[in-house]
Amino acid sequence: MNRFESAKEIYSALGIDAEAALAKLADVTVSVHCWQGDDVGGFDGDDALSGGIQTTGNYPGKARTPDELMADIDKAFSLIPGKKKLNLHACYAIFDGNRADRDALKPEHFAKWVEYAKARNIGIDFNPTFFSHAMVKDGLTLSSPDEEVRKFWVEHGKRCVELSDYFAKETGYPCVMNIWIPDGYKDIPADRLSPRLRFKKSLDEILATPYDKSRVFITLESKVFGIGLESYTVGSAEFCLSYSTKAGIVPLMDNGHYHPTELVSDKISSLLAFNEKIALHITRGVRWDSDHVVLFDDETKEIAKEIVRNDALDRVFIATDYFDASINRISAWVTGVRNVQKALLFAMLQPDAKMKQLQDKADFTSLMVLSEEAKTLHFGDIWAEFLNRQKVESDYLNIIKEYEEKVLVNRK
Ligand code: RNT
Ligand code: ZN
Repeated sequence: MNRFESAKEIYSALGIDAEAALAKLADVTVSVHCWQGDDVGGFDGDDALSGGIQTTGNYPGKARTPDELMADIDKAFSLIPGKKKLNLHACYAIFDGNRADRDALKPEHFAKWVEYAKARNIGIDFNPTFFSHAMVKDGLTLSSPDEEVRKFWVEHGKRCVELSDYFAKETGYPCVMNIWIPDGYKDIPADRLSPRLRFKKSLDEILATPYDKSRVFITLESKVFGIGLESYTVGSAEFCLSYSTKAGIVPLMDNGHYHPTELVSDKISSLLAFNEKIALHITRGVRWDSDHVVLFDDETKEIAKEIVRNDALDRVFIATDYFDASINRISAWVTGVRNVQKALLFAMLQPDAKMKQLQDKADFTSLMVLSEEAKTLHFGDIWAEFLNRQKVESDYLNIIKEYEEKVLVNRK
């Protein structure tokens, strides 16, 4: 008996169907963020990264052009099992001499990405880029008191809704468009309400753009603070959740965007109780919203469990969002996305029904023992079988090192 067959039997003795788990995982789509490949740089200008987010490290090999980024994404995707989507930001527009500002972006500026996605039969998710641009005034965009600034960013949002519709139509896959603004203040504001009311008005204006709601899902991402925006963010958790519910759009939680002792795994069920769809940015904060590579750690597993045991795989848009420039960027992609998938598989191999019963019977002793037991079953062999069936190498490090030597180190 091979290792998988024997692991399958061990799970089966606990009433867990490993074959069913493998089939289920093969059907889950993870939206992979393009911005790991070039440190959130983009191609539409030379503005430094702003918005209170930061990529640290200077590992060689950052993608400098669309062709390099596409080649790197191909490399990463060849080492990531399962279904993937490409998550793009508006700043990744490809101009080819046909420059346009953010308020005038058109499908032609993304035609190369559409061609790329179509050739690989994958969908595209999208994000307006409300940062790294001269029209960010005093740290504000959609909430700016300067009407010219606010309007510029509203127009950007509208263009992005149109682009999302174009991506969905062209690729045949739904497009998730996520709105996140960095707006906020370093120090204690004198007026917390007015910026939020302006943000609300701006969102209403953006959402008035016609789009096909059956194929474009607009999400709104909240945040508690950013670098240089420590005291106040306009798009706080309460604001974004209330707005999403009222406007009928999809709330998005990024697990780096809460106080360090708050856990997104505990929030998912509350959102599922009130929303048909929810969205996640899976990342890893270390002391702050540092966007470290996702690991196979407790919180990632707990997030995955909340999706799986609540039977919500078709209700949660799962995306990754991190950017590490201190290690090989392709390895960062592969390790992080594989860990999201690993956590989902792990969640699919839990004795959920039994554990729920124990909870309802208030038998917390048995519950603790069983859930500890489930942690050390032969999970690695089931994961190895998934890689095997998906025909991706389990040992990706050597392949990535080879690519680094042949391709990445030549990028000076
Ligand atoms: C920032 C948000 C946002 C960005 C990307 C680049 O804190 O998490 O999602 O990371 O849009
Ligand atoms: Zn995010």
